[in-house]
Amino acid sequence: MFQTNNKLNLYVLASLLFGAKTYIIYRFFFNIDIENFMQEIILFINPFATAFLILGVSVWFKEKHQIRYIKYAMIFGTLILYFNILFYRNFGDFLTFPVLFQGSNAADLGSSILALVEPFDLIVLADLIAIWWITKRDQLAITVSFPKKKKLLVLSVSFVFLLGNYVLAEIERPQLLQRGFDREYLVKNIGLFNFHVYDVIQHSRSRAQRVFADGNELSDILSYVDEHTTDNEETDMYGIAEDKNVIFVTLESLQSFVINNELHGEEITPFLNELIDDSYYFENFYHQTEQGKTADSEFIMETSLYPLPSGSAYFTHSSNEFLSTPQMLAEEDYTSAVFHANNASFWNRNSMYDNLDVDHFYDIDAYEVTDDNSVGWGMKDKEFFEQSMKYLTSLPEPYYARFITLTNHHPFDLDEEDATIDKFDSNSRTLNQYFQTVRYMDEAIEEFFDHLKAEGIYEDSLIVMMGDHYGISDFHDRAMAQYLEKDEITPYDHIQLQRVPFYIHMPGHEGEVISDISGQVDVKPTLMHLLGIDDSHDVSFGTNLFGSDRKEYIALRDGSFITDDYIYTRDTCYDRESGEVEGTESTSLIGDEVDSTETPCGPMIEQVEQEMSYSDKLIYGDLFRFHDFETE
Ligand code: GP9
Ligand code: MN
Repeated sequence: MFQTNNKLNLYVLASLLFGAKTYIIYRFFFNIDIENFMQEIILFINPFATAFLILGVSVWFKEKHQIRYIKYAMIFGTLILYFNILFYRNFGDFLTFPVLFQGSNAADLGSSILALVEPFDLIVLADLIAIWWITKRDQLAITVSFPKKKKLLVLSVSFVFLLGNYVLAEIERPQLLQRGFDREYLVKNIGLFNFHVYDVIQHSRSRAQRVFADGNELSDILSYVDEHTTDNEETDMYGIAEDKNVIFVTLESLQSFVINNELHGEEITPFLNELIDDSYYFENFYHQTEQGKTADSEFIMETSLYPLPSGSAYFTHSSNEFLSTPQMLAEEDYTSAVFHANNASFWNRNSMYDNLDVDHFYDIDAYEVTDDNSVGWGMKDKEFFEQSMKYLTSLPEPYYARFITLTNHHPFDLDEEDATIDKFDSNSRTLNQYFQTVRYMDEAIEEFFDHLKAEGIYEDSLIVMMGDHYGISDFHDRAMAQYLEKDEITPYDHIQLQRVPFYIHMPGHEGEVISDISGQVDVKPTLMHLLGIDDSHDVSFGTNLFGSDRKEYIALRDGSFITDDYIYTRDTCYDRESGEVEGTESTSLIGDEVDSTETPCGPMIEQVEQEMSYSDKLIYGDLFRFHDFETE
């Protein structure tokens, strides 16, 4: 049927095979949510349209180069697909240009990557093998060159295909490229390869933004921040931790759903549960990170800005001007230190910490790391805390010491002797193991508290602990639904699963469980408030969690947000208590659509977008270089 002495046929065959493979990957390797028939059609057409466009270029080459071009293009495309598959399995997200160039991270991913490979992945090679086999058999017969007319025809047909795809995507999701908030929407409407092109253009544009940015943009942003975040409102919590040592613990991948919850009839986190009794515990505290994960969580609490929509500001903007938490504390004679038993270059921390004015960074070189005391990503947390104590006790007081844990990290591996709770039993190995590493973290924190007490540090410290981001991605929704005894994980549930624990523990204070909505962007102003530090000159998107004049929503980086009464995500407004969908539904040709601006969430949608774009502008344009914090 496909005669290989006809070049058009070879390119058509290659496009059909590659397109079909891409479609299979979309459908079965990614968790792409298909909401209606139109989306199904777009998702099906797109891989073929892109393959025809890319492989169709071959007709412009001299005959002897045509096969080679087709093969190289297919290999390149396959690599892109496969890297995305692996990344998606870990992060439930697609790769972006800045993340791709965070090479040192890729090198450190080692154990994670192996755990992500599955035997069925071999299917990604099927089309390559077929093309190799066919061209090998008939290599000599392939000598056709195309007349110019035919070349142009191939090119025009490819573009018509692509344009058709784009038009359908615009009908389905108006202003998709302008808004581009959600990578999954982009991928399902324009395809993975076009998404990468889009991402590269976006990224280059943001680089250019710095070059062309000027200080004039700052005044709008400053007045917005002034209007929407609290002033230094005095509450009875103001200054209660004045001059105390601040010990901040990042609880790797810890989500709130495990707190006060059980597995096999046992508490998962007995110590953290008990700690709630004498801490300020925020039960509706949301992480606001994006692709930068731990680094984003750090970025948010050190700057009180939002992380970037793609990539990690720690990498892409590590030389920007910021007014950081360590810098503000240094003005009050605090020494700052970060403890983390991983390579200093991971997430580009070493350069970012210099820029944020962190005084000491105790990285992997400060620890004795052996095979015995390591698992998964590196040193076990219990060892980490134990070995950190000698450094902590040597710091001049008062200090701001930040500890970043590591054991509760995907793929959540743990040595048998460290496991004190049985695994869960579901189709997700990741979730099954998660409970064991979470329990391990709980014990590690308890031991850390014991060390602090033994060294006489505990009594005079303000201990703050925060989950950095989710540990279980959407990819494991089925298993998660099984654990939570739900039929499925809805978009509403997904948002509720973005809650992470946030503790403020001060010996001698009773504390309370606080149910108000809160987020990572609020951490910095809250800390300053407790320490009694005037932060009215700071440009912060968060508000002090003990104040009464709080912002009325917590915005997540993908444009979703939570208010006292509602949760908005994926163009849908939900009642926060019941999870019921709000607003009127009207049926259109392409399925059930709700005009979200007409729902009770409506008024906030634009404001959240505005706020994110202000934060992005500050970072992309490096606008603080035009700002003098001192004189404000
Ligand atoms: C790496 C550790 C984990 O040093 O903080 O980073 P993550 O993968 O969670 O962003
Ligand atoms: Mn993390």
